[in-house]
Amino acid sequence: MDMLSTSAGTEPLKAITVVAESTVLDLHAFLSDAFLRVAPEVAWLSPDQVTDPAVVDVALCWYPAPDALHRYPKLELIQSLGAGTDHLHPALRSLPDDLSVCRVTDSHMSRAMSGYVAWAVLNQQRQFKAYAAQQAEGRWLRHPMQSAGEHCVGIAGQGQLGAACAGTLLELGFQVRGWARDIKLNMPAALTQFAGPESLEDFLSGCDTLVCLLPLTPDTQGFIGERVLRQLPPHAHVINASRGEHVDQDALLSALDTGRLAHATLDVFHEEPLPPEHPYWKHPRITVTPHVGARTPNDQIVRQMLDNLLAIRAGGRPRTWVDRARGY
Ligand code: NDP
Ligand code: OXD
Repeated sequence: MDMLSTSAGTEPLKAITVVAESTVLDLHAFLSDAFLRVAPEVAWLSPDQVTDPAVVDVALCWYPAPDALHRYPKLELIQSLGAGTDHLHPALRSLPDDLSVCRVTDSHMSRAMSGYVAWAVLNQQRQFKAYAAQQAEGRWLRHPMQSAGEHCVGIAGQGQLGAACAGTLLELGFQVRGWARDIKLNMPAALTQFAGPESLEDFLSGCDTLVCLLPLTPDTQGFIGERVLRQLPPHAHVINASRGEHVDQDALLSALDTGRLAHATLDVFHEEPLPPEHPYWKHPRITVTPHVGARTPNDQIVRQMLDNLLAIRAGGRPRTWVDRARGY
């Protein structure tokens, strides 16, 4: 049975109104089937279907307009469609500090991102792009093979996704190091941990591959820039699956063009879709994927949003609550 119910049955869901707010996606159409399957009692509206803004309890958002949320005076929850909440920052600016913001995060997303990152690491380290090119020429040629244990992957960000990727790469036999703001308890003993800006240089100096899974905040914007790229060993591979704004594009292209960096695998971009004339598309040392690192199934998004609202109404803190002061 897929429909959500509470200890009081489905009755409390009947009074819930959720509005879709997005400037980049027809969010209402995107989640309509999921709402019908999971919680048909809930009123799921597009902004033009809202006749009384005071009945809206939740705004479910993906890049909402900066002034979109002021319209709803009784909001209890702002729910992000994804794990990242940077897209909400302009719309949150003048809303009350105690208005709850939640994101989507779960094992579906962690597994999907682990798969993406493992693929990207192996694609470069095992030279699968060269083999694809050779197949096109009908050429049988084996290249020297480095073992996983000789290759160190550093993951910037040890949250839900970074920690899951670390576990998967350790399983595959890679040396793995993680960087975050704090040292974490309960991490695999084989993971080498680094914390804080003072340890960044040591962290980077050993990374054959650097994976960025940081949230986008004022501290992390432009993280993959001149300084970080200079501190990586020569011929490193950079994977960015978090946000396009983590990359200083000129610094990245210059490091690739001068041979200081071997390759970049990029899933996220300053502008999405990546414009047709962008130099990344045809660059021989860049692999582009169209923001497909990880997604949670739509039914789970609706379920998590309702769980979050019901937790707020019960006076608790929702599982996927976001610390607005910290920015993630
Ligand atoms: P989390 O919030 O769970 O983890 C963030 C991690 O980054 C934490 O370990 C945190 O450290 C660390 N961090 C934050 N700021 C700093 C800093 N200034 N210095 C060092 N470390 C820092 O995020 P998720 O793992 O769930 O997601 C990460 C990002 O991935 C999302 O914000 C989103 O942008 C992106 N994403 C991309 C997808 C795609 O399809 N490409 C899909 C889903 C998400 P600490 O733990 O010490 O606080
Ligand atoms: C997310 C994303 O934040 O898809 O979930 O990028």
